[in-house]
Amino acid sequence: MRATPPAELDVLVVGAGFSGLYSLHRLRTLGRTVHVIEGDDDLGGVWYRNRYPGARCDIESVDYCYSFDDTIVQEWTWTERYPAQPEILRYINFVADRLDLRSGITFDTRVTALHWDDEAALWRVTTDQGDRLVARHVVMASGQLSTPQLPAIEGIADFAGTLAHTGDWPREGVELTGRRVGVIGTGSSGVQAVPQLAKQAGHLTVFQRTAHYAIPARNRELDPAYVADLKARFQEYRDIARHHPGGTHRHIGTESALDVDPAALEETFHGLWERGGPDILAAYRDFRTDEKAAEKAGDFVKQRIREIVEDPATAEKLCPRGYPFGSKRLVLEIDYYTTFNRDNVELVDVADDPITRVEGNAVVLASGARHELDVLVTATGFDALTGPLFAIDVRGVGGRTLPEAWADGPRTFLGIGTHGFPNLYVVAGAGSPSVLSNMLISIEQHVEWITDFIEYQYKNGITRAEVDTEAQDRWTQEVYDVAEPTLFMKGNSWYVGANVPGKPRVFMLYLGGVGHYRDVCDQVAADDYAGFTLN
Ligand code: FAD
Ligand code: N01
Repeated sequence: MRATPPAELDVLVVGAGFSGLYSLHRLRTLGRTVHVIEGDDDLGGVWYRNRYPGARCDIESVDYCYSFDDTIVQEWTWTERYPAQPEILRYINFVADRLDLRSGITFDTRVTALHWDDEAALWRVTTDQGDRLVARHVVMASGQLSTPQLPAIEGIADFAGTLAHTGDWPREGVELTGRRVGVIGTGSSGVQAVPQLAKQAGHLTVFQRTAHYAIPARNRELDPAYVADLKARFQEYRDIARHHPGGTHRHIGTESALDVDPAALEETFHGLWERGGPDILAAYRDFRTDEKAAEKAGDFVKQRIREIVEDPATAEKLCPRGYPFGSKRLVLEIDYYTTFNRDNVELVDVADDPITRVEGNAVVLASGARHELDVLVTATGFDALTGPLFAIDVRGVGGRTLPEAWADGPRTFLGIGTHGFPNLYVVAGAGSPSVLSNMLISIEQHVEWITDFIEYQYKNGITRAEVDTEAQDRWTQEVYDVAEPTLFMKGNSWYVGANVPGKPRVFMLYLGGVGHYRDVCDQVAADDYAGFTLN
């Protein structure tokens, strides 16, 4: 039975993924009245919903986990280098059970409105189940990639077969055996799903608009001795990641790829290819900023594709073009390129011959070509970062809505708060390192900072904390200034909102590095939260 949320709270947390669960635990520990409202019927967020075949992490398991509780660190043992979705979901449930978190969550309930009452200095909250409550503070742990995006293709919602989005995969699974399956999208989700779908489908059609760069994951079972060693020195190990630009242990090269002898460059690339994982991204200092340098890595990957894929025409189609290496998310693959050597797999390039409509059970291209399917999988991504926030009617001071305040793109201080929306905190969202880091490092850092800030307010009799416009303008400019010289600005990625029609084209994430960002946040706290007006 659904648990009715309390009518009055110190803190409401929206969402029960990694961010919301840790927020709940920490605020409870600090003695606050806190409750989580979650739209799904169970916890886990991304890892509850993305159950598509092949879904797994691309940060190593020993890094993609909480560090705040040493008992949990010691009791949980990861089995694979890059854990699959079921193992991550088991882990999240293990943590929730260990800390008795379910008792603080109302499931099957979406927060639909958050209206700021300036006189009472609290948020008035409405849900789709008719709940009305008030909360002094609201922590938006509503996710970055929690609003699946269907492509704007005429008739797609009326597809006559089974339609499934990777980001909201049916809990009961999808019958694929022997069927004609189509996949639209070849980003991280598509690249992970394709090899698994191909094994089950009678025939698989992959509709590719843009080829993404993919590097072997070289996933493997973890050596128990390695895991035991890391556990023995876990906090020390984790501390390196906390202060690393990406929140990982990745080696960051200091040389320019343009200064290195071609044979040495080739050897480095081969080594990284064999080792697997995304480390190639940071192998040379100019991969993020110099197109010619990035091209060296891009050319290397294309060469590998041409070696692996037997049909030369298919190999050419799979070679990324039109954007620099690294400017869209680098994908880790397991058997992706080899899958195109299977007889039951067909690659359809829809860059020049786009999908115009879905008619009955057929995907129809501009040329008139029809692809009849039983199952259509959309691996078409998310309305990232702002999507989950804009889905709620958030009204701040004077009734101003969040979409109005962010009409030209997100404007925040530290990514955490926004002028005009007091006592509202966003975890790992726009304006912070977020999805360009190991998210578990970023989530822990944000949750600890936000909950410390809330506690500071209670200790000091403060009921209202609002970001100053000057601090917000400065930070927003800093986010743009750091991104501007990078190649990220040259890719039509969801990082710049390119995948959602009408979304302002701005780089939404802070690229200054996780370690540096932590220092900036810590300094703000040490300066008694300078940048906020506290009443
Ligand atoms: P989420 O897990 O998205 O949880 C948000 C929750 O809020 C959801 O349960 C949602 O239902 C709920 N919610 C939203 N709006 C409302 C509302 N109005 N009312 C009630 N509930 C609401 N990151 C990495 O660092 N490494 C990886 O390898 C990695 N792999 C990924 C793979 C996939 C397939 C995807 C989609 C993302 C991946 N990410 C990865 C990024 C991922 O978003 C984070 O790592 C992390 O899981 C986010 O946790 P969260 O709790 O902040 O958000
Ligand atoms: O989504 P995407 P995703 N016709 O937006 C295509 C995380 N994640 O779900 O590039 C044809 O990257 C679109 O084509 P184009 C990770 O942060 C991580 O794959 O716009 N195609 C593209 O190919 C990731 O970045 C993992 O030309 C259409 C695809 O759909 C983020 O989630 C795994 C189309 C969308 O790619 C999102 O990844 C999964 C159309 N009309 C996800 N519309 C890990 O491995 C869209 N496309 C950790």
